[in-house]
Amino acid sequence: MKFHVVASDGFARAGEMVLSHGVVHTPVFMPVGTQATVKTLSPQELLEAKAEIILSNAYHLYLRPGIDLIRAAGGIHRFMGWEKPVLTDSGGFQVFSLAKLRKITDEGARFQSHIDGSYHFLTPERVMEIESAIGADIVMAFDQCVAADASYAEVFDALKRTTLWAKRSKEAFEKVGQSYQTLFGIVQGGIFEDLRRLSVEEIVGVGFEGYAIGGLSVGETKQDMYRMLNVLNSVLPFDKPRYLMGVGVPEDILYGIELGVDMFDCVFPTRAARNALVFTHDGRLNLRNKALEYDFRPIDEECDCYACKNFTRAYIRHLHRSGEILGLRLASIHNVTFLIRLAQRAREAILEGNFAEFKRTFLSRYQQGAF
Ligand code: PRF
Ligand code: ZN
Repeated sequence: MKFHVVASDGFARAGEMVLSHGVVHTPVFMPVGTQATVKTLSPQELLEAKAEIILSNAYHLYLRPGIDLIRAAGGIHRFMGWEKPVLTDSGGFQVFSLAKLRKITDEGARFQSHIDGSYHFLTPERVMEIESAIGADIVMAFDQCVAADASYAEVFDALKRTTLWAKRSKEAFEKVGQSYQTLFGIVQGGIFEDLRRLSVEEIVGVGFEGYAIGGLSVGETKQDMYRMLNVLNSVLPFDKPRYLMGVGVPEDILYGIELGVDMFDCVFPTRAARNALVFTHDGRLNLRNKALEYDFRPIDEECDCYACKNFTRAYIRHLHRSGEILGLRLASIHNVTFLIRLAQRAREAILEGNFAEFKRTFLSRYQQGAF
């Protein structure tokens, strides 16, 4: 992998990441395809939305359909018919958020599948084998994510274990990773400044091609999250990509970019879309609103997505009220396009040295909210 910062504006960066399946322009929003599909969208629709990279989950694919099948299919790109870059998350977050009866030791994480209750044991070594078989361009190290209300001692323990697992992930990746893959490390440390600094020191000490910020957007206040991003911005290496895991929504993406983040992913836009909630330049809009019954405008006048170019709010409202699948698909296309464009426009603003103004203008309208 090659990454370089093309331009910066304040702390915000415009970068270019060359991966084996294509070039990714940063800042970038990565749609989430947990089960090797971005829910309701075909790869063709992702291309039309100008997605340059998508995320999938080792935890889910390992449990179902299993890695033997994905390996036999020739890796995730062929399996799902998506030729551009893919990143796989390691399961460090899913074990924490989904698995039942988990028991975490330095050796690894023992847990029961959320699907059928079967028992599993994941170690950094096993996760690297899984991610190698899946064959994503970017592979995440195995980490331990803890809840927002975890004590200092709990966060410290998880941080230390994450460092241990980062070393073992790297060693295992050097043996089993495919030559075209690249490994990112994950920083933990909760909402404690000193622990964030310590985690960066340790994870950067192990040495990775990129660094993810884990353990944020797990229920802490926005103020705490931004405070951590400020600290991290000052200590993460400038010349490596930075990925804020599980974020997000337009306002957090813009704050993240302002504080030096290059990559984002989140299930929110697709999940919200299936609940008829869409982003617009004037804030969030619920497509089931009675007020939209005779509203023959597109979801967003300025959006160039397939849904906005061809359909009205009144029609998409009707689809959602009638339980029609097309309603879920159009809302998903719109939300994914909206966030991809937001990151792209932020990039253009950075290149023009205009990011602060772009962010201010976007947020003043978005947060004013016409709805
Ligand atoms: N670790 C991993 N994946 C993640 C997170 C994490 O801390 C988060 C936290 N927001 C989202 N996804 N491995
Ligand atoms: Zn749209």
